[in-house]
Amino acid sequence: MNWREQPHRRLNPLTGEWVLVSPHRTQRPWQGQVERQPRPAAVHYDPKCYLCPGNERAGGKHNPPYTSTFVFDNDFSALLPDTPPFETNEAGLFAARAERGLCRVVCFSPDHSLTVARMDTGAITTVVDTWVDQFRDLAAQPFINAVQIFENRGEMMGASNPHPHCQIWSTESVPNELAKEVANLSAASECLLCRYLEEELKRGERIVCENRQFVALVPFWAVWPFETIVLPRRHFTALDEIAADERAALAEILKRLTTRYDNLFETSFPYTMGFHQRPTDGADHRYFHMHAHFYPPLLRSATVRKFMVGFEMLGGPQRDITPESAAARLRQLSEQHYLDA
Ligand code: H2U
Ligand code: ZN
Repeated sequence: MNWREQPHRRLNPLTGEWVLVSPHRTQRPWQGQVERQPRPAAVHYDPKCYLCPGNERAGGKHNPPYTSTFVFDNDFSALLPDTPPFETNEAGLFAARAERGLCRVVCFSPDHSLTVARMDTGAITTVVDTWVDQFRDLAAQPFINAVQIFENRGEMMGASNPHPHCQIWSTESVPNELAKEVANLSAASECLLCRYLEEELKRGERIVCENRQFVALVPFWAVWPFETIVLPRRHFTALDEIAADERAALAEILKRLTTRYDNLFETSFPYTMGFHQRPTDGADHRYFHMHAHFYPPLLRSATVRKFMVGFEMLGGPQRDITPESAAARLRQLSEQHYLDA
C-alpha cells in the first residue's frame, strides 16, 4: 500500500501545524466560481498610476522621476513610529498593547508593465540590493524587532496596482507566522532548514529548480497547490548576511521560478511572496535560516483558484494534488516565458 495515495496528514515542522492531503480526490468534478482572467498590463507608463515615476500619490506627494528602484513611506501606513505606549488586560480577557512600526513601499522598476518574471536578472538584483539596504536600515531602528518584506502579486491576491512593487512592514513585535518559525527553529540544536534542504536534495522529487546558491522546492507540508519555498544553500539568518554572489543568484532563482509559474497556466501568475528573516530584536537567532515563501492561490487554470474555506477555516488546511505532483508539474515547465515563445 502506498501511503501517498491515501488520505493522510503532514506536519510542518516550521509552524508545528498539520495539513491534510487527500490524493484520491484529484478526479473530483468541479462546478464553481470562474475568476475573471487578469489581463497583463500593456502600458509602460500609466498617468493614473500612483507608483509610476513623476506621478502624484495620495496626499499630494509626487514620485521623483526614478530610473531603477524607488522606496517611500506608505501614505496609509498600518503602523506608525510614534504611537505612545499602553498596555491593558481587563478581566484577563481584553488584552491589548500599543504597536509601533514603519511601513514602506518599494517600486521594483519605473516600467509599469513589468513583473519579476518579465524583468531582467540585473534589474532584479537591484531589487535584492534595495531589500538588503532596507533590512539594514529598518533593523537599525531600536524600536523595530521584525522586518517583513512581501509582495502581493495580482488582483486575485488583492494587489491594488499592477505596477511592480512590494511592501515592507517592520514591527515592534514579531508577527505570528514568524514567531512560530522562530520558536520551532530555536528549539533545535542545529539548523532544521539546512538539514531539510540536504534531505530534499537527496530525494529530488519536490525540487523545482536550483542554482549554485539557492533551491526552489515545493515543501513536503505545502498547503497551497503550487506553494514553494526558496532556500539558500548556505546558512544565513537574514539579508544583511547575504554574500555578493548570492544577490544575483537570488535574483536569478526568483526570475526562473516566477517564469515557471507564469508558464503553468499561461497567465501572469498571482501570489503572495515574502521573506522570513531573523528577528531584529538582538536575541540569539543562530538557527534561523532565511528563506522566501511563495503562496499562489491558483489550482487548475488561470481562473480556477483554491479557496481556504469550510473545513479549512474551522479545522485546518487540506489539499488534493500532492506536493510531489505539483513539483513535477512545475519542474517540467520551460524557463522561457510563454510571451517570448
Ligand atoms: P498593495 O498593492 O500590495 O496593496 O500595495 C500598495 C500600497 O501602496 C498600499 O499599502 C500604498 C497603499 O497603502 N499607497 C500609498 O502609499 N500611496 C498612494 O498614493 C496609494 C497607495
Ligand atoms: Zn505605474
